[in-house]
Amino acid sequence: MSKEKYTVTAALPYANGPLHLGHIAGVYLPGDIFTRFLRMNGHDVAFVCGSDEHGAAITLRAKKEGITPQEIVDKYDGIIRKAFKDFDISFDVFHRTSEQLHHETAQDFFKVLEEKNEFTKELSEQYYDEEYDQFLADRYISGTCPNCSYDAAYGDQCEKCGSTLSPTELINPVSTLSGKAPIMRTTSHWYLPMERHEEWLTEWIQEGKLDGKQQHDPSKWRNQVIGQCMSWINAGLRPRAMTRDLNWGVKVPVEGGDGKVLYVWLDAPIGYISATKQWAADNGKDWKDYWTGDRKLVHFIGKDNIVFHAIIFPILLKAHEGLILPDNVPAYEFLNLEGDKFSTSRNWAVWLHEYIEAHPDRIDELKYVLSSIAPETKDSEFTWKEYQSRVNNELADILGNFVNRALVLTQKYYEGKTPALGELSDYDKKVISQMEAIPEKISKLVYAYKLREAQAEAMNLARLGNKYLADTEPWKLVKTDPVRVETIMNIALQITANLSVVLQPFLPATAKKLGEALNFKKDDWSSGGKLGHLSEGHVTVKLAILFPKVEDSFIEAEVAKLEATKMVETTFDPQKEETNFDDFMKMDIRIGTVLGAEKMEKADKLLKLLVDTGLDKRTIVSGIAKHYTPEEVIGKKVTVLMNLAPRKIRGVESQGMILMAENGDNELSFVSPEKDFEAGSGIH
Ligand code: B3M
Ligand code: ZN
Repeated sequence: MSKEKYTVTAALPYANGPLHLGHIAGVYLPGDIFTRFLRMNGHDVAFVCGSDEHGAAITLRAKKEGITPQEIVDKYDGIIRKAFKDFDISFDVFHRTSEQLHHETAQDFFKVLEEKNEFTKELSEQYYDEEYDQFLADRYISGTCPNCSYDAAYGDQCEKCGSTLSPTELINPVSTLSGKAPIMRTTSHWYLPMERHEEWLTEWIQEGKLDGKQQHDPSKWRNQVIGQCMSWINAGLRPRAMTRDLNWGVKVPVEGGDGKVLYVWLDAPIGYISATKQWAADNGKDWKDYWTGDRKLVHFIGKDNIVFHAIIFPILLKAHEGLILPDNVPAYEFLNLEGDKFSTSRNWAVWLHEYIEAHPDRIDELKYVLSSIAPETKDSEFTWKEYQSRVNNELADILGNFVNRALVLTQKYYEGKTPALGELSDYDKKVISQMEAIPEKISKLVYAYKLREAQAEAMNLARLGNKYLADTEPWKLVKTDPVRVETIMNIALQITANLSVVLQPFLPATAKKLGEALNFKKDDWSSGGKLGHLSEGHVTVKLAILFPKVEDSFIEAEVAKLEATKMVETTFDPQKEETNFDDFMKMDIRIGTVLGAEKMEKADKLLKLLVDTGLDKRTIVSGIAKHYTPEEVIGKKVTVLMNLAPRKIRGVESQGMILMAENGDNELSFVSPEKDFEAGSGIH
């Protein structure tokens, strides 16, 4: 049976910042492992990626840095591209969506759908920033997430809970350009009427069927992917705008498209296709072979990209006709860092290019640790302590120790030559059969996208070898039974040779070093788990220590660097609308003293205060009960807005307002005079 053909994609990283370990663990490393394994198993596979260079995030970053969007993407495309190369992620092509070929590909794609009436043209009310004379889409608008109340959610996505939003869903929206509340203005856009596709999408997601035919196996899809898609579908798919009033991006190529570009989530996934086109052109291949016919399309992504890859892009691919839909969308949860979320804005991250700069000889160590903790089905955590313990206790003490013993003893006893394989004991036979079974166990796990377990299985071969030598103790036996030791060392070398095969997808640099030390080079998976790779007399050479121990000073320096470079994220709202002196002077603000305080019935956020304002003693209701007990506030000097119109709050008339300060962590504080001014003192 000919091997299935694959096109493997990895989410195009936004070229508006460097890559951190969370990106690597949850998209690029798993994609690389999967693809390397496919290559070793003789599959025809293309591994496709590139920089995602459009979208509001990039233009906002350009504005912030005072340079053009092109300069931003050139800068970060360069950093990202080099980091992937240095980290040995084996893309067949790493393209970029600012390339002309991508613009042409995306425009052609749009025109095909437009001509087939797959879009509807709608007038709509969109948020508009009058000061900047610009419509506000996606990252240009910010506000409170309706799902998790995160107050810095964007118009297209909430980064805190991962939900996909549209601008009009935001509470208290403000423009991220001027900081002001936007107005609504009419504009026209092309919409993808997703509701038209609900029926076939439901069958495709739940049963893997397309037009009644089995297209993929949903039992191999991760639950969180199916779950998120079905909750989107069950909530009722709605038309989604596929164009934006922006000038940075792929221009809308049809009548009426002036001043408009393709929505970045229409444009970017087509970037997989244009990257394939570039690669095919450079390698004398036909790109259509990789996007049509009998081929498995696999998208490695983070969970915040699920609906774009498992709902929106499939709709576009099917509407275009002739293009294949994903066979699987292995989406990863989030990797956290030292007890907190990775955050570019707070610089709470281990940047890949910085790690490589600081530890150029520890690429495989990082690959091993990130694969060991990959957030496959739930969020996981990277800590430098765990990095140290996995490198020292697993890589060094198991894998490193085993291959070192096998090679050093072969040098010591046989000048590096492979000794004869003599009569096998029952224990030898048991170890050999376990060795022979490992490659198949790994295969099953990789084809099921369980790459974390697959790597652990590969490490079991090292564990098997390590235990075999510890149990047989050739260094003792050699004095009394040198013939027996020859068999033991032969088997140990065969295990080492098999490690140089089965480690290749996970730890390619280490596998290569093992192959060089053994003078053994096999990169077909079927070679894994075999006895007899090294015949009697086959010469092996010395190998330096594979994984030097990670000292405490190493991780202390890394943790100190994290703490030293983190930035406190100001999650404060942008400045409000301008006011004027006259309006300010209308407010009567004074110092007050809290004389009494009590909780209010059925109002767990409210305290009823009795306040001496210097003019009178009045009741003021204040929403501070979650932050203060009544006892804590009595006697406090507070700032009172005196002439706020009285309001009935839960049946109590409140005369005025206590002004509070709120920090980035939503903690409250009274605003009290630094001198002991009496109640009634004015604030101007
Ligand atoms: N640029 C990555 C993200 O959302 C986004 C992926 C595009 S894949 C077509 O972080
Ligand atoms: Zn949210």
